Amino acid sequence: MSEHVVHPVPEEWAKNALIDAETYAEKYRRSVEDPDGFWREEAQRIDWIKPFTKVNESSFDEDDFRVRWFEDGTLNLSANCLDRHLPEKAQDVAIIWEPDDPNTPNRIITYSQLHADTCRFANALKANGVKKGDRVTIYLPMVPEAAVAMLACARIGAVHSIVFAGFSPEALCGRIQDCQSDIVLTADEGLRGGKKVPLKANVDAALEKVPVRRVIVLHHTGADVPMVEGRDVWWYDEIEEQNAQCEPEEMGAEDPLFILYTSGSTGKPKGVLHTTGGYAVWTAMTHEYTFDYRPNQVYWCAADIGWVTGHSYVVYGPLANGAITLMFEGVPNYPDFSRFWQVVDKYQVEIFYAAPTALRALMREGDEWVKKTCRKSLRLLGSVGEPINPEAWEWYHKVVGDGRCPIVDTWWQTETGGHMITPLPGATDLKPGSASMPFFGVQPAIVDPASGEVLEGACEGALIITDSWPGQMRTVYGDHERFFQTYFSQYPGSYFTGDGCRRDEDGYYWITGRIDDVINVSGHRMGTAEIESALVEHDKVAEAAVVGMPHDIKGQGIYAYVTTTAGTEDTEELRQDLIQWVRREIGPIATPDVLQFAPSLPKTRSGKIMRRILRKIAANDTGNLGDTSTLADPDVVEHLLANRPG
Ligand code: 6R9
Repeated sequence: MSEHVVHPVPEEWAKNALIDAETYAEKYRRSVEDPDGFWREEAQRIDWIKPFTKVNESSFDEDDFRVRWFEDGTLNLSANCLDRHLPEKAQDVAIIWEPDDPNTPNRIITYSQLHADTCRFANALKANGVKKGDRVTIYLPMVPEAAVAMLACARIGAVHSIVFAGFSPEALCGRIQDCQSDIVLTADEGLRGGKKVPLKANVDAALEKVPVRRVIVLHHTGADVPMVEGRDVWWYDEIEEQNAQCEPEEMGAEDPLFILYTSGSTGKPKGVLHTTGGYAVWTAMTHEYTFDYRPNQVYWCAADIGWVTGHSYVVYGPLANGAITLMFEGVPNYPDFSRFWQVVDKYQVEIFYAAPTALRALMREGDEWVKKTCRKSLRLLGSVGEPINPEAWEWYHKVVGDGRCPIVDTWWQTETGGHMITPLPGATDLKPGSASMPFFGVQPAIVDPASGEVLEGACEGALIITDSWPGQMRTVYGDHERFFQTYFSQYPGSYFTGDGCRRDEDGYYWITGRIDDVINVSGHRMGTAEIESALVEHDKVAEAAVVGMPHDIKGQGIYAYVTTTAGTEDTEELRQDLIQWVRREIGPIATPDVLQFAPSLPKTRSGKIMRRILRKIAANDTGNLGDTSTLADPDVVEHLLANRPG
């Protein structure tokens, strides 16, 4: 069993790391026994305009429900990411930008330049009528201007809502509508793996249904895109006349910083809202300790800014720490399967952080692509977004890291703002596949999903967190009741993560994956309900049920069962149409891997779809379908089994 494989902390790490095993134990103990004192000190890593006096005032109880940290303090996060570094490191590199095409010139941006660019764009936003508290939708590719846009919003107190540039016009439209934003920042086109992504055209399509006041368009590929008179303006025209100084707005610790939509088990994606002070402390602190970050190291998080990982670990955490953060526009397999490692060599990257799905895809192509690069600069590797299987872990460790680099397998969520359960490289012996131990201040517990009873010792169940931490989300934008219901109603007094988890006899946590109706495709969260509702919007679909299925590369794939309307012929052409339909409605990441026509779905007598059975059929795990006695019509299952595609 992989559980018994242990990679001890390498000696030089135990000696030189910021946090060794002893420090971890001592600091963790203090973080839970004296949280007030602990956080008062840790929060000093952030520059406060007005110091806070109150620390944690959160309560997970229904009567008194609130999440609040450092509430009476004020600060500006853009000033923390930029201005405060200027006296010492104005000419130091803040962002290295590596373009999709290795032959396109790269960009190296210093803190002084990033400060000026941010101020100019912040002034441009103001000139375009954006005020404190306004929501700004960002639909940009992985270019430095995306970071500039985020920091500019933070500077003037506007709330950004980034929509991943791979999402469809439909998805974009829903997100603009939900947060009532009246300004969109986009580019003519994005570029990924040599392919163009029609961002401006997608925005135009989205805005047919939800008009906005202003669209600011970045010239990126130079494509000829139509501009709507009176609505659309060019980014460079807007900043041309702007001053390179912009006074940062004094923000309350609990003033909103951003909204990021994420999929849940029911309904439409939720607008996860993060505020300023606690998030700043949490991202800066986790970035420093988890990655053992030291000044002047080149750090690369390969996530897109459209996901929370990009927010916390491409932009805010690293920049708050004055780090060199690498932003990569491209994909791991373009121009070839060596690209990641070529980029590592090109910039002498020391810390590399990516999702298991990318690693599994590269692993499949063979070791040669890795071995023909040097990678001597690497000292630490990270994993995020989904469970990493021990095979991929060992490959990452042995082949990519030449057996030299610890791997930090960081478990966290959009909702948690930053790392929650993770090894610290100088403190934690590693077990491949385990996210290992809680970060400072994080109090995980495992409960029996049925009874809600807290389990002790080695056990398996649902993962909850029993007290607040500074980086926690504060609400679902516009629906505080949904925030409570979604996360705090199942196990009263605790935050429910939606994940299953095992704890071994050494106290290591092993995340087993989602136990709600959320599937994790290539590290991206998809709600099965979202895909189902896209399917039933098609006029030939009467009913749909979507489940996850095991997938070698993506971790989970999407398996859709579709009942068509009476009189419809279930043709191959319709099957392909429906697959494309979902892709168009939500985006390429939601494309079903398998779509099976189901004349009817397995239901209980009360009409509930039995997803457990659908999951088994999708996994081809049909030897043991479990209890089928409650099925209204057992023949339905036989029919689905006999007609499983492929
Ligand atoms: C950061 C991020 C959150 C869900 C989470 C869990 C899965 C993330 C993981 C992991 C096992 C890890 N997840 N990291 N599972 N090990 N190291 O990915 O946020 O997009 O909100 O997804 O991803 O299932 O609940 P988000």
